[in-house]
Amino acid sequence: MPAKRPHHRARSREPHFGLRLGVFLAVVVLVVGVAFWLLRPPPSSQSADLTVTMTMAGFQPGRLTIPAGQPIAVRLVNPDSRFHTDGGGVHQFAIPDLGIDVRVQPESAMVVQLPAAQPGTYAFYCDVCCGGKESPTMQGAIVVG
Ligand SMILES: [Cu+2]
Repeated sequence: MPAKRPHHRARSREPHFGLRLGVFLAVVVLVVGVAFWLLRPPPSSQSADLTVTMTMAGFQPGRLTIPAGQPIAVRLVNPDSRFHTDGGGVHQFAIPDLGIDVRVQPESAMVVQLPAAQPGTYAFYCDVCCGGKESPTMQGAIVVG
């Protein structure tokens, strides 16, 4: 009758056991890391119907046309750096008649949901930089129709 071989003990005495464990742990860390990276919340990649870029030069485009009676998602992109002395690179997107008033931090983007609106022209502005909302550079309009 053959003697029972102590498998586990023999394995743990293998000279490369520590190396294998190290490789295994490295793979686990890599897989978990990739999983977290893939599952990270996308802060600026939300889908939007329109994109408005806001800089010290103004809003681009400064005039938007959207359909009446349906909500619209607008992606606001602020490529300005925080080293701007004028407002620290922050831009505002305010549409008083639609109850919208958000600020976009420097070198970032956000998606703002415009509510369904009646046909008409709705002014928007940034009051942070460039002399405030009276400055023609930081004004625009949304034409709902
Ligand atoms: Cu501004």
